[in-house]
Amino acid sequence: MATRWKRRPEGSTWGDFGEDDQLGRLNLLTPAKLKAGIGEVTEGLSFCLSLPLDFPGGAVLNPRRHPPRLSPTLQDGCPCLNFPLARLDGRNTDVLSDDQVTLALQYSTQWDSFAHVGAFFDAMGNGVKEKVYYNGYRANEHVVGPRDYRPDGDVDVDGPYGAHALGVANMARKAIQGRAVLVDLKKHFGLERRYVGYQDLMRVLDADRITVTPGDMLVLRTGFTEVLVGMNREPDIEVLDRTASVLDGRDDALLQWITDSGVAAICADNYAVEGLPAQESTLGQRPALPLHQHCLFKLGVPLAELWWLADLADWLQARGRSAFLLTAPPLYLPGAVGSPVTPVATV
Ligand code: UVW
Repeated sequence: MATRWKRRPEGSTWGDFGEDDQLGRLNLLTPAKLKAGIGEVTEGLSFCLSLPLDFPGGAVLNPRRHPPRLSPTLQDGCPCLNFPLARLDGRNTDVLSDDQVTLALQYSTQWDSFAHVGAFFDAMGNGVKEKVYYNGYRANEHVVGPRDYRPDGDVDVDGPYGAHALGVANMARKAIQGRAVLVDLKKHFGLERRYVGYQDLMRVLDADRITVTPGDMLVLRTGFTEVLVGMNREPDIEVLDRTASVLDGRDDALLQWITDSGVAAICADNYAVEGLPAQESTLGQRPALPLHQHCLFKLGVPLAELWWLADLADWLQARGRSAFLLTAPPLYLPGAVGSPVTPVATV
């Protein structure tokens, strides 16, 4: 029995990978799985699956997330770009440039760690719903935030803020490499907004003869970032809200398929993998981000968003292929909840 919880959410994997596990389904990226991914490499070609990190542009996709701000570091108060080291010692012949960035870690092509979405859940079975994350890790003990807004017993915490458990650093240590399969939803459903549920997904897998095996990373091309890139950093949110497929997080059959398929991660080229807002629900209390809750909170399946998949998808489609080797470690940044990533597909 884990000390952090006495009851786990229905349908969750808590405890299955160990009492203190912080990797969830990434545990399925085994040596055999990596070798299976390497087995998909026949041509020795690589594809960069990242957007330039100053896309989408502005803060209209998410008002919390602003474009990166680069600046030079300072050397004795001087911007260190083309800095002549001779100013420090007249014999020096070097010219030095060095910079820094203020970056919303989930602004552009990114990973969500399990610290990104938790839930109010009665993990101790004592009738008290606490803020918990995957495998029972606790708000303000492991994922530390500011003084709480609720007057109901949350610990007052002033920092140090951050994901001291479940953050992207664990994922970086794991290195995230393995077999991935690309499912081309754009090819089947075009660029209109569509909430893709279990039936739709099965139809596409059947039509394209795609087999997803446990430990595969599922990569979904919807065409969203293709439209976004065409907007050249001035995103039109009204158009984007009507653009491309999103997974239907309210479709229980789809969530069950994610559980049963054993996928290790889900990566997409759209904004949130699932449709936001989620479809209407008849339930009173329900998650606003049901697929995030299913994957990040219950299963330990990390999500990745805003990837650039067009070139890879077209290349695979022209050859009747869907599988490739994916290498996508996030930044090894202790305490971070999310991370930019430069994923690489090798075929
Ligand atoms: C949200 O906050 C909606 O996050 P994500 O980037 O995971 O979609």
